Amino acid sequence: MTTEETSCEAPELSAEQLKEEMLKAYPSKTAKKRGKQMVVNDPDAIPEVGANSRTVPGLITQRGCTYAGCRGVVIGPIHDILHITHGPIGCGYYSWLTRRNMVKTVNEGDTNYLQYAMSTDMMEEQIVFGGEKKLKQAIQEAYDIFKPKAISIYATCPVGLIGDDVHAVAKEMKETLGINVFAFSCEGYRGVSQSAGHHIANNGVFKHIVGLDDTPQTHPYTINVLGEYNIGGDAWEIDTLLRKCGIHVVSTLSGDVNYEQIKNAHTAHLNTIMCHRSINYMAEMMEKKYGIPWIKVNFIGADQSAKSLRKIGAFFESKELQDRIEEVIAQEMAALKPVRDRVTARCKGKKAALFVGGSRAHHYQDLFKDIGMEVISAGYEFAHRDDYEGRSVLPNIKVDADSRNIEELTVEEDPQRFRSDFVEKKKRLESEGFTFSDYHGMMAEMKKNTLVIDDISHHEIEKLIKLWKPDIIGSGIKDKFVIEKMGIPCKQLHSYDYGGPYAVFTGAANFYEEVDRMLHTKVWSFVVPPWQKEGNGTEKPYYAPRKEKRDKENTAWKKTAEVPEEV
Ligand code: CFM
Repeated sequence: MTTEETSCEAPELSAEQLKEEMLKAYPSKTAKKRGKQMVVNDPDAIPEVGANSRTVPGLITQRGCTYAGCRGVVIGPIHDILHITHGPIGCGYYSWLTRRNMVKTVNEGDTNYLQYAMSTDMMEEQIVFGGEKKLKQAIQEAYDIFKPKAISIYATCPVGLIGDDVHAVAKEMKETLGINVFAFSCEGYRGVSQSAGHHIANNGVFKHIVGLDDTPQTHPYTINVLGEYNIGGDAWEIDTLLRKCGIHVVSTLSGDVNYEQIKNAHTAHLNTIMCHRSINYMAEMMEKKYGIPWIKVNFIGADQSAKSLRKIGAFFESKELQDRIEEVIAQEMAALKPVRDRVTARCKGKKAALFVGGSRAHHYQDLFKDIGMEVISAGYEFAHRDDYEGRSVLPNIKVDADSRNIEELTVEEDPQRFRSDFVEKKKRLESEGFTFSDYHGMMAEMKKNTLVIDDISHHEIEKLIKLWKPDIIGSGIKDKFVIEKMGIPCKQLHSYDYGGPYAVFTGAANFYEEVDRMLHTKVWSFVVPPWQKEGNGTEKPYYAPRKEKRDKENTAWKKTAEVPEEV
């Protein structure tokens, strides 16, 4: 063991032993199921992970519902569509702006409805006699007040249970009002997590918005950034960087984006995917219908951002663009270097664990790697096997009853708008070794004998903290305070609390500094986790050296300040 705050013991238990410890508390059936969702990683022979299955009732999960994935995550951030939740008021209230998908309106006449939480406020009367009438009234009322370009309707659990036909209402109101009105059957229970809602939202955006405006692009290098939601301003940083390089973003789905941009998204040269889990459907459908190829990028982490820019540059095959990209990378890396070096010197060798959503548990590993930190355990809340093991496993994924619940759109080539020239180019580049339509997943990048845990429960997080002692955990909102009460800093990676942006080079600097501050603040040494309060005294305190140092300092302070002992 090294000294005081920088101490970091090697895990005493192997990944396999830790897994066994976690499973011990469960009844045998639960242990069997959870066991499949915890695997010891080997990047050279990636094991199969049980993913996208139902959470065992009784386990405390971090997951959200299908409605959250549709209304909250994918389509909700489009700021000039009026979003109406059809359901009891709670669903609307609790989905109101907690995710920090930020928006700036710049032009005269731009609208931003994100500050509003619109709901039909269903009551017993509608549950008993049906809610379609009230939904129609709500749409009319919202239209009269706001005159929006488009209105979207989201069905919540009770709506599905009583059988209101939200699509028929949307169709009728579309005709009556003469604006685009469309609905989503995204009842909370429709899938095993919010992941189902992503798919439903992708289908709806593709069906009802993409392709409505054919204005061609005049810029030579145009892309869409898919699966980037501008949390804490990330999309703005990405956009600024791309602009510096000379690349034009047609639309970002769906961070700080408006309805018009999405209507025109199908005119871009290339789709780039940030969050594969939430948006891969859109990229696939756009390729089928319009011939637009897609590549996976990652703008989280300095090294990954550079790699992503170079890949986009290579796609456009322009020496001028590639030179400019190299110049920008050199500038950004030089500006970042002092912070990166300083933080690396202080954080190198520290251990992190990441349990977030469906993409960040992978992407943020790169930020930790940038500063010499090691990720010992990671997992998604709701991602699928391809996000862990890579898209090569797609043909082997069993389609279960829960997945069959979600509509797969039949998409065909658009006779007028399909770009066969794009397809030719893709083929040629592929023959030269360029890879498209690929995502190799989280596990290929994680070290051997790290522990991958899907849909981690609170019990398992507690075991992980107690037995493997990570120095920091990156996680979501639900578990943040549970983790911090155990004396471990938790970087909240869903809405970033009040932090961010963390994307690209500029964001990386913010992240490094914050991690440094979080790891080195003394506040954690004041927290005593439950097992140290209740233990029989034989357990070795995890941060004993920190505690000793703190006690010494406290005594010194008390002496100078002459505070009576009992205070
Ligand atoms: Fe994609 Fe997201 Fe995420 Fe996600 Fe999410 Fe999110 Fe997330 Mo919270 S779309 S999967 S459903 S990157 S809201 S912006 S942070 S759980 S890892």
